[in-house]
Amino acid sequence: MRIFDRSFDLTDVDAALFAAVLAKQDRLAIPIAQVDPDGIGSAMGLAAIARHLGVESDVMYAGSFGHPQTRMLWETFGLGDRITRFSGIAPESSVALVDSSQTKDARFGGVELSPAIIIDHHGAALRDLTGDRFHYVAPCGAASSIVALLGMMLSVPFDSETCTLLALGIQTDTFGLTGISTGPMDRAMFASLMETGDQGALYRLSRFSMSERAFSIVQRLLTHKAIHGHGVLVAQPATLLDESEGEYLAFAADLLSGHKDARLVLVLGVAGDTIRVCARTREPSFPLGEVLHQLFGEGSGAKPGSGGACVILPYVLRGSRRRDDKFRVFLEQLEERIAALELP
Ligand SMILES: [Mn+2]
Repeated sequence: MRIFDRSFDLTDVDAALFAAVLAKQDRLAIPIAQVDPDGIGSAMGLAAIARHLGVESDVMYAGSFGHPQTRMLWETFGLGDRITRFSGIAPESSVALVDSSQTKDARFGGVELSPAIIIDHHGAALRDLTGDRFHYVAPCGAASSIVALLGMMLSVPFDSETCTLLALGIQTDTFGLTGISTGPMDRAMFASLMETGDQGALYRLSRFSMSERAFSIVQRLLTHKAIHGHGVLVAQPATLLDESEGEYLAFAADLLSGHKDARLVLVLGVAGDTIRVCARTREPSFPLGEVLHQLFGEGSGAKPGSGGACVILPYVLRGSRRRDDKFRVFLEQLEERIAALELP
């Protein structure tokens, strides 16, 4: 059954071009900017397609990660053996970006990457398919959906583990297929992947446990909050976080997005040397990408309903109290920028 005949603008010609671009690479470097299930799923899916076509890949992650689900995923599938920490791109490798299209990313040391392949679902649609590159951005629920579709179009026999990883990527990014950006392709790919995927693993990974420390940070975030003009709710933990704790911001953001007086929720904290921002809105047509760009500049990204930003704290010594001060100044300036927003 060709379940992917419906919708989406990827044709068999496009899939063949994608395979041709992949097959001509000596080796593929797949750096993951944001380590989450969709980033991991789409990267491992792409690596499986490349392997099928005779091309080896190095999947790498940037920064650190502390999300309990990601850690559980890491252990369940032994990913530590197969995904290494990003330390630059080997000269013989071509770059493939999945779940991100930022070619210059602070998380990759700010170097300008020139990817042969981009597969993403953040931001405006992009279709730049030539003999040399396959840059494809489509506004669907998950990058894993696009990778799964391409794999199925090319008859790649994904194993159970890859199917589970791709399905989990779709499930988390689409909030269990309920998110506003969820489309027919996400639903079709999820169903198709789970014919081979491991339901037991999906069940366990959807019900991860959280540490006492995580709950105490969430508690602080729920307490230290204020609603500014335009219904912008800002929450911050009032203390510095460890580098791996930045992801707890997302739990609070998800809870606070239900606040009846908030149009936009911004949960932010200093994790390591960066200010991490988690943004949520319940309004399907809220211009989240534009607003995050106005408030936080280049290192921000969004899809409908949710987004985030990473702002580097410059010239601040590690462990010094000055990070607190910098953050306080940043929050004051943020309030001014929020007041100056022009929202529809
Ligand atoms: Mn994603």
